[in-house]
Order: sequence, then structure tokens, then C-alpha cells
Amino acid sequence: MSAPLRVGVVGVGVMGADHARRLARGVAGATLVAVSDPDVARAQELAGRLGADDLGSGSVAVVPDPLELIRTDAVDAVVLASPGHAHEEQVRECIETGTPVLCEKPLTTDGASSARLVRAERDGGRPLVQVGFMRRFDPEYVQLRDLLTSGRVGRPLLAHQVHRNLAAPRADFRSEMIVRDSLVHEIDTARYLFGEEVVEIQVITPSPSSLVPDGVADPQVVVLRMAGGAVVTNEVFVGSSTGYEVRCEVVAERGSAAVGRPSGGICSTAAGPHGGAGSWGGALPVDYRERFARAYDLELQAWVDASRRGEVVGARSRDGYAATVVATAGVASLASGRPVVVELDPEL
Ligand code: ISE
Repeated sequence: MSAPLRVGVVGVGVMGADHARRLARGVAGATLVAVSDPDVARAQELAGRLGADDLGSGSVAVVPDPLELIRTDAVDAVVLASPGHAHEEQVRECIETGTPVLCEKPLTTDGASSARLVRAERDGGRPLVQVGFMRRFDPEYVQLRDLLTSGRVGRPLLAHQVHRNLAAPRADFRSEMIVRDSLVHEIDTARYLFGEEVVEIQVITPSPSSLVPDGVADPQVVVLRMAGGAVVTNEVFVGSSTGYEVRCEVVAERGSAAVGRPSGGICSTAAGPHGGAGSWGGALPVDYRERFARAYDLELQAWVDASRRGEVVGARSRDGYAATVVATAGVASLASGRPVVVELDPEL
């Protein structure tokens, strides 16, 4: 395809608006042509801003019905940044209309619906679905995986992951969202780095921070057992008050490697003075848009390039399915406090 890929974005909240801005301005070979959001005024405001801007790619249509945006001949490919519960119907529409889709994580909110999408994509005979696990495009994580697969540090035995946010994104935040929306990144990262499935998950809840809403179990400590016997420990703390911190250290037989750490100095963090981003021997990023800006650039560019070639790169629907099944087992473990065995469909 020589003409630019005409992209529509469904859901223009925080992440969707960020993707839309990139597509309008920063991604080669793509043009933003349409946006959709239940909040039509928000979609109109964004479309007006990105379409009218000198740096923008021309006019951006507002299509209130997301399925209509996916179906229209004026759109070649779609970014889905709608809530997880809307993904099954929207991804299915993409598969049925042969539209390449970059679906933000999670692929869906339960294993059965994710499995239906994996099957529908297979039955369609054409790879179309990429899941937005952007860490797979972060240069540090890519380097870490390359180091592990090179064999230079031997067999990986353990990993420790930390995932902190400044504050929970919504007033009606619930404990299970930490597993489904935040920990799901650590689940995918563990599968990506180890090249293996997660076979068991246990979610442990220390006494919660007094700064998070009543009833929310935050932070959470999560133990993942990998198929080859490795163990991955994870801390997820969405109300950390300090800023956005995502780190991972892998311990192997002949060495270890860490990503997302400041270089040298004391590793301490402190809350910002007015509830803003805190400090860590320097400033901490406020959120994922800042920390993973480069990863999002590379992810979107790779998605556009692959879509124009008729291919899919990064996390596939099968990866999205596996992460959803592990997260669902994690929600069960959150309720019981006990380890839960992960059961993946061997046919998928
Ligand atoms: C959010 O949806 C993301 O995907 C962010 O990367 C994560 O840090 C945050 O906890 C989630 O709510």
C-alpha cells in the first residue's frame, strides 16, 4: 500500500487521545481520519484540535457509533482505546471487516471472550489483532529480552517487578482493577521475557495505604509461577503518591539485569509537595504517557508499518488471551488469598 494508512481511534480518553495525537502528527505512513467516543463533545474537541492544527493531517471526522467507524470504507485500520468491556464486540467487528486493529490492553475482561476472538481471527485466516502491551516496544525491555535469549547470563530464575502509579485514576476504583488493568502488564512482561506461560498466580494484600479509598486493596503483591519453574514477584501500588515507577530485575544463573532504574545514586522516592509527581534522585514521570513515550512511538509506528504489509507484530490475540486468563485467575486469588492454577485452552 503506498497511500497512507487511514486510521480511526475508538475511545479518546487519556490513552486514546495520546494515540490520536501521535497518529495525527508523529507516525509516518498514517493519517488520522476519524475518532469515536461516547462523550461526543470530547471527540469533537479533539477532532477539531488535531484536524485544524497546522501540524495535523487534515480533517478528522467524528463518528459517534464505534461499529460504524470500524465499518466505514474511509477507515483502513483502527486503534481501540475504549474500556475493556467494549473490546469483544469492537475487535470482532474489525475481524469481520478485515480491519487491522491495535487493541489497548486488556484484550477483553474474561478468558472465554478473549478465546472467542482468537478463534474468530484464526477462522478469518488473516492476522489482524495486535494488543497494546507497549513494554514489548520499550528499548530497555527489548534489550533485557535480547540479553536473556542470548544465553549470556544463563537460565533466568527469578524476576522482581515494581509497578507504581501516582494515584488511582477514578473515584469508583476497585481492587480487582489493579489486577485486570495494571498487573496485566507484568503478566505480559513475564511471558515476554521468559518466553513461557504463567502456570499459577497468588495475590497477597498487605494492610492497605491509608491514602487510597476505603475498601481498595492497594498495594498488592503478586507471585507468578512460570511453566519452567521460575518465580516472578510483583508489587503493584496504584496509589503510591510519588509518580510513575515501572522497574524489572531478572536474576539468572550467571548474572542479573534491571531495567527502569535510575543510574546510580540513592534509590529513594518521596511524595511531591502538593500531590503531584514526587522525586527519585531527580523527577519521576507523572504517568505512563511520559515514561513509555518512546515505547508508544515505536509501537504505533511498528503497528502502522505491519498493517500496511498485512502483518501483525508485538503481542498477538493469543498473548492477549493468555494475559486475560492469568488476570482472571488473579482476581480469584485476590478474593481467596490462595494460589490459583492458570488453565489455558491447549487448543489455542
Ligand atoms: C493503565 O490502564 C495502564 O495501562 C498503565 O500503564 C498502568 O500503569 C495503569 O496502572 C493502568 O491503570
